[in-house]
Amino acid sequence: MAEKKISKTIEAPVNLRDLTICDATVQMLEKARRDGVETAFDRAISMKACPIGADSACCKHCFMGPCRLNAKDPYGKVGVCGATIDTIMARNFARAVASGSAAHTDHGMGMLDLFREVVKGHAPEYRIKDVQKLEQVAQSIGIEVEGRTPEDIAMDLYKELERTYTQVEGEIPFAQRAPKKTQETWRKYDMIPRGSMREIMEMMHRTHMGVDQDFENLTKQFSRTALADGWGGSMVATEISDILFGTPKPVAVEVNMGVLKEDHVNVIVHGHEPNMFESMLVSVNEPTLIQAAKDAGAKGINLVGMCCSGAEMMSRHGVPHAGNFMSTEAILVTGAVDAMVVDVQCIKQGLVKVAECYGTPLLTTNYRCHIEGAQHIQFNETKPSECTDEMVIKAITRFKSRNKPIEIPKMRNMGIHGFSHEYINYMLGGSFRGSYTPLNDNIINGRIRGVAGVVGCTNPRVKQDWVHVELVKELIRNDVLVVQTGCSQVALAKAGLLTPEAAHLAGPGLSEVCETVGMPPVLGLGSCVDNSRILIACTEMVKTGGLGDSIADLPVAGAAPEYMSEKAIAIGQYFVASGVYTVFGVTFPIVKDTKFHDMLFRRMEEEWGLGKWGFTPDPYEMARLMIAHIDKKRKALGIDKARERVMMDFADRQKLEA
Ligand code: NFS
Ligand code: SF4
Repeated sequence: MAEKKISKTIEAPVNLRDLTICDATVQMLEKARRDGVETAFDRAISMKACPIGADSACCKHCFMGPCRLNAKDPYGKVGVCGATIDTIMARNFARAVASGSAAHTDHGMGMLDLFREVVKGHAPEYRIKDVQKLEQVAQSIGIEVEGRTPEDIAMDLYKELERTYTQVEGEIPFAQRAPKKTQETWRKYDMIPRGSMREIMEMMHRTHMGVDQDFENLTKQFSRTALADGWGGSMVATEISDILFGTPKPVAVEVNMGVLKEDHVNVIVHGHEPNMFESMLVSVNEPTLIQAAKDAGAKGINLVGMCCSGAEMMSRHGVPHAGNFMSTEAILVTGAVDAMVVDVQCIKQGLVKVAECYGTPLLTTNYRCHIEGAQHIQFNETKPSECTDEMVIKAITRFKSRNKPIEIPKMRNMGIHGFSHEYINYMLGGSFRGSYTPLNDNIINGRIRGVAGVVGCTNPRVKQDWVHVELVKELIRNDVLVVQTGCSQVALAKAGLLTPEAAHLAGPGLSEVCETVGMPPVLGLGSCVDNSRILIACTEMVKTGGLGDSIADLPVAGAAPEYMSEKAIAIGQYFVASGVYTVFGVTFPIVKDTKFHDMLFRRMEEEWGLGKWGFTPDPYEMARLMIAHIDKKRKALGIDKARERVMMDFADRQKLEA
């Protein structure tokens, strides 16, 4: 089928069903094999991970090395400089946190740049869409809003939030939103970020050869760096995006590859920053461009998202979503994609070749991310539609010259997305008394056992979507309410769990709550930067009362069961440093039975009163660990007996019904 074959014979010993549970992706991988097209799934099989690197037992921070230590005998050897296994692992971990935090904070800074230009009137195609959110965010950090114009408030908010990045002394503004006791713990260990630029710079400095060689001291600084992401860059990205583009409200959206339309010009936006995507949404609705598409023989223009900006656009505007990280190459194999538009983060270089095989233009738009072999059309916020219009025209041209058979998997899954923390408030409390009290009450009375955040990537080292889906099913079956973001949310949407009907898969307590409120047992919050919504939701739960004084007291847990990115490590660390037990799957880049491992997996919780890390690739074990932690917190809060009563009531009712 495809003109250019990447490799004539892709070894096909594996059953595709072992690689993914996503039927659409299986169908496309089958076609890719017929077409001789290679994807990351194939490369993950032929590329064996380096075992020393996988354990983080190597260091290349200077040129006396690289030095390789032995994970089997971690204290048997040190680097040329004398660095121990704990130093080496902690430095590697710290750099992953720094890189992941940099990605989110740079994204947040991009949003803040746009916000400033909008306030100054330099970006006339954008405006402040959500004034109520503007006021709420401003108030949350002590900015006066009474009797002031939105422009005035916005300018003050901009100046305050700029400190998140550039401040050299003091505390980043959003840190003050956290529960008081959580803040106190942070202060005790010098963990409140000054400004993200400073923290990331200092982190890079301290992990240079011959600087910080104490894993505990490093742990404090990479916690601070991670907090500069969670309560800094990511939170700025979410809040400013809501102010500019609207705070999400629940919306029914279709997810999966079946959202492509054979008779339409299909444009996929795959990336992370919502600004370009917002402008693309305007362009595809432009009457002259729609006419051009019709003149080319199409019924219209079909815009769909992938990965994280896709998750945001689906939550904010109901734009259909075509799939998560491990489906981005596979979807090009449909032949139906007339343009794939990307910005930054999680964009596999492998897309270039696959796109080439099917004659799909792969268009980069952000100066930070050029890809060799892709076409670059620079996006400019002062005249955004110039870029997005041009890309739509390229897609129309590709539609006209389609010359290969098209195969679009039929799968489409309707679900409800767009549960901002503001909406959770409203949904549970009703419009007149929006509050987290009903959620807390249901946790205290035991109907809801606890809350779990299940987030993060997909990764070809594990069966795509399977760990996410099995874990979430297990959690809700045990009355744990699940909140989701990013690629994980899309995995569950494809499995049909983001619907109110999925309540029947929940345990008796949770399903009762879901049925009363009419909500799904799995709530989709948006993209990975929207994990900051979970931090705020946790804070609201603490402030509402009855569940302790700090985030660390809450019966909550987090997981990234199929993670692959450094951003995920940064997110994991800011949840841990905020007080949440966080379990990762796939692999953990640390040797067990070392001091640094003990720091992350025990001491941060026991000695510092924060959260801690957990690890297992097995979804059922993961659920067990998370539920055990939730139960431990319930016990500490003295609300474990209430749940036993709920379960007894339920058993009685069942007996009566029988
Ligand atoms: Ni998060 Fe989103 Fe997906 Fe992982 Fe990548 S798209 S920011 S990093 S792969 S969830
Ligand atoms: Fe080896 Fe030390 Fe240099 Fe790392 S910093 S490469 S452990 S000599």
